Amino acid sequence: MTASTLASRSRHVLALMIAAGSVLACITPDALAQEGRRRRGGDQEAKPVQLSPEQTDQLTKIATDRKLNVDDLLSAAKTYMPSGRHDDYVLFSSGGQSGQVFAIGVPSMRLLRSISVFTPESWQGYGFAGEADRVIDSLKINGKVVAWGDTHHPALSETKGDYDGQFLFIGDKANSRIGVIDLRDWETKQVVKNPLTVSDHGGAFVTPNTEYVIEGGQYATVLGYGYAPIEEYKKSYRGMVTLWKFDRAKGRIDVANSFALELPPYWQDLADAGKNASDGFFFLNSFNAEMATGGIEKGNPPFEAGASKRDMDYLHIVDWRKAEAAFKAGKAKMINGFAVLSMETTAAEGILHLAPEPKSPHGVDVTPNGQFMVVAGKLDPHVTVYSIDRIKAAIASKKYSGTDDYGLPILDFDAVKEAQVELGLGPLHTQFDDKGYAYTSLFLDSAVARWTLGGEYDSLNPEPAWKLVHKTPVQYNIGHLCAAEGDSASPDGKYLISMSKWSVDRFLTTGPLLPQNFQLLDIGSTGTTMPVIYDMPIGVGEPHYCQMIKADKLQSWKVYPEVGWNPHTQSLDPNAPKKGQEGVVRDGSNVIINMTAIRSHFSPEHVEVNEGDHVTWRIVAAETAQDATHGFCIGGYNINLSLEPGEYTEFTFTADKPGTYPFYCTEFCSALHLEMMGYLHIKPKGTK
Ligand code: CUK
Ligand code: CUA
Repeated sequence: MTASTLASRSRHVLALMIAAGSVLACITPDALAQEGRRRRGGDQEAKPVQLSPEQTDQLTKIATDRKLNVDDLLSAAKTYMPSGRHDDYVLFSSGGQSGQVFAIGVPSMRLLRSISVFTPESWQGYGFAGEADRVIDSLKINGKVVAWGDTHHPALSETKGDYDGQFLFIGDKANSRIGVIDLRDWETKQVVKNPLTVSDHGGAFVTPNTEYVIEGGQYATVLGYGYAPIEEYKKSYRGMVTLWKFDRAKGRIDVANSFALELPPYWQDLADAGKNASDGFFFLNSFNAEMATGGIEKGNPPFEAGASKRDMDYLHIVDWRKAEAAFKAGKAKMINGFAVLSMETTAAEGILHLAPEPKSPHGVDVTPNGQFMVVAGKLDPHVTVYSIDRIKAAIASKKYSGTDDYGLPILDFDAVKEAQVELGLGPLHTQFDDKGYAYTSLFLDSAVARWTLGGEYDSLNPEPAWKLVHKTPVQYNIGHLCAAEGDSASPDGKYLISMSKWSVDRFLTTGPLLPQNFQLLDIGSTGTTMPVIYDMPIGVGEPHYCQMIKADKLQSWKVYPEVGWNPHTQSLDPNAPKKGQEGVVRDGSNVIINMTAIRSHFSPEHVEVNEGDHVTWRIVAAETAQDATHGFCIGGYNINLSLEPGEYTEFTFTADKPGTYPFYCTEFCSALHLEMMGYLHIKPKGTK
């Protein structure tokens, strides 16, 4: 081939690429979606499957070659999603120490997305917007950027006790923070830090209409970052539970209208809000009613022995409407700038009652009708079930077995207990289905137990009430479990996730650090058994809890509503540059760059500033097609943005290191993506 034919051929290829790029740019999302449906035939009516003898032979051969039995084939059929077909449920899972949330499709168990909450992550452009990044600012604790979190409990926003698909909250155990995610664009909008405690555990949980996001504490400290020697534990250390007021219209926690309850220095554990019959209450476990202070190095019993000596700990029963009334009546005192109702107040106002609960419990879970609270004690093979009717009656008639060291009334155990059900070793957490069954994780047994509820649920299943009916082994050491909408007022049944902590031999070895194992159990279609039908390795952090929501409840945006949208304010931003307004505006050493990004160029392409300039860079992604996302990075300046269709972003930096910096698009957005770049020229001081 001669040089000239090569040149003409490459011109031809280039013309084709540009043509393809502009075709892509003008295809509407609807047209793309239609094309996708046509190709995959996803909207076709389901026809009865009829295997020809050849197909049966082929299937048999594949199964034999791959050593699959009939159960394996059934599991594959239950979980396989043909290309383009969408899952029925979305699982929002804590991302453990990754500080993120993972969204996973069920039943396919495909990872759909991660959502950064406490940990900056560059693909999402979360925390990489220069010097005045609001994300980095929101992660500061006492002036330090704490750029990770130990996420434990996600909580979907609720209306009348059912997931409404609007917001997701998640707690950071290590740093006592709550993140707020808007499920229209799946972005973290707010991180609040609890000013009372260093770490927490029982959060996030919401009240039935998301009036409050509840954050229970765990390891007692001197509230408000105070100090006291450990010898003064009983006198000075305190637990807490915080009620964060949620403003649904603003999509933010309203810190000024939030408050906490001072609690005894028992280590409060998980929490759950009452609903229906128990609406107006929430419940918290605790597991160090001994108030052990450890000190193995001084010959004292270690924490794990000292904190498990007694037979009973305390379930904390909080009447949050009474607490809210006391707070509104000005009965709170301020600790580190935060309103706290003291134990004297909570006792005097009848806000807080304790009830004995066996042996260091972990989970407390309220049944869908709100009638019962299921408490699982990790050192007791039973779950203990409390009834809200009994609790209310005991409170009304003051059926106390005494008061604790802090003057809090203790309800009589036998008066409030409904049932105890023996399930197996190490029961931790419980969820529910639509047929009157409860499901409890058994950490030590490595199993999921199915058992029958009583009361109003009697008519729903044929077995006698309060009885273990089935156990399925899981691999291995299950912590939380999660059934479809299984902690809401109307669970769906169908699927259950075992969040197995250890995977040991389930996957290829990934070095000494192994993934956790999310196992999908079929709890809907098989009658009495509930087989494991999928294993999904989670190789990013150790998740704790997850919630599974019906996918059609999510009203997620496909693109931002208008070009120039600010995701932080969820409105059109007045500073967003429009097409034709691109350029550089200088005011002394303050420089504003107005930029648009659309396939396949940034405008302007050359940006000149002087060394030492303070630069404010504004970019609009002027795209309206679904998935036409661009990125924007400047190497060496720690800047990377995700510019989703319509999104407006701003970042600032000081141009302190002169040089020639290519900036480029970090998403492969089009055939001419590599050309979507430009130069930032930072002229050294003294350059003419
Ligand atoms: S906790 Cu981890 S297994 Cu934080 Cu809900 Cu129970
Ligand atoms: Cu825009 Cu690549």
